[in-house]
Amino acid sequence: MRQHRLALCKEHYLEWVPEQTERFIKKYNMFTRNEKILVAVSGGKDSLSLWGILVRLGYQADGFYIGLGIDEGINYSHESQRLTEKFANENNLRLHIVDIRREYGQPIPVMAERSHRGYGKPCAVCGLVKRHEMNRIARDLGYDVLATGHNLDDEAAVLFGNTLSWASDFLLRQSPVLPSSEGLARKVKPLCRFYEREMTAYAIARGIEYIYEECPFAEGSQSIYYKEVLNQLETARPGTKLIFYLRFLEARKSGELFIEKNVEHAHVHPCTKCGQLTSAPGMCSFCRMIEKVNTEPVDAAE
Ligand code: Q46
Ligand code: ZN
Repeated sequence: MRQHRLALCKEHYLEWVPEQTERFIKKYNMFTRNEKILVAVSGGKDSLSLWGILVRLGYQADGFYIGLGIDEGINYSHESQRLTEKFANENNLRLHIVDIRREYGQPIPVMAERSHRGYGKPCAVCGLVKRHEMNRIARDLGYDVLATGHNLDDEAAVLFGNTLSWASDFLLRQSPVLPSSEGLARKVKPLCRFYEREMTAYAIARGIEYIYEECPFAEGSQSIYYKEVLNQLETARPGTKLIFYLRFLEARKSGELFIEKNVEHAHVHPCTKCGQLTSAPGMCSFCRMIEKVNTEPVDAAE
């Protein structure tokens, strides 16, 4: 892992990921061992790994799967549900399932078509339904926290998109923890600091059987494009994604984001040599640089 300057064998890697997860849970005050956690599981590597990690760490975590009714010739929903149920059974975990067609009469693609939302793609409707159902189930079944498997690549891509359009409302709401409000459960993302490939490695090393395919409607989406762009940056400079995200969290926390900072005039004074304003004590940086240049011993060869 170049970005962490760390290399681990399989056994240590399988310990390292849960240890780090526990560290992030504590650092961001996500939840305690007395709270009931509902993990939104999709059958993918991130959410299944997250569920397994939380249980391993001794948290009370149940799963929640939403049957979206997406087929598109690859049996996507059916297969992801099968793998989610298999994971729950093998690990003796409690899984709640909501089938959207059974609950509301139509699967997601039909709902999208009939409601004319989202320019030919069902994602807008799907997102709306998923958010609504997660909140509903968490509230009705008395869970304190809702956990999702978003990883660093997901978060960095969202951040990138929101930064490109300076969507300040969204930027101010993007966080590893969203406190509960007006009947909505607290939302947490315990994996938000793991690279996508770190989670893939974890799921494989742990032997988790997950759905490899992305939802067929994800193809060509903006978030996938942003992930590709960020991966190019990451290849050229390892650690870019992590720094991009972490520096954002710091700026957000410190309140620096979008608050016009008053230029600090308090401790500015004229430079003792040139008279231009400076915050450095005594001479300004320019004069100090010039002075240094002129007092450095000149190389004999010159
Ligand atoms: S929103 Fe769109 Fe996803 Fe729903 S329809 Fe598929 S791609 S699953 S994250
Ligand atoms: Zn409603």
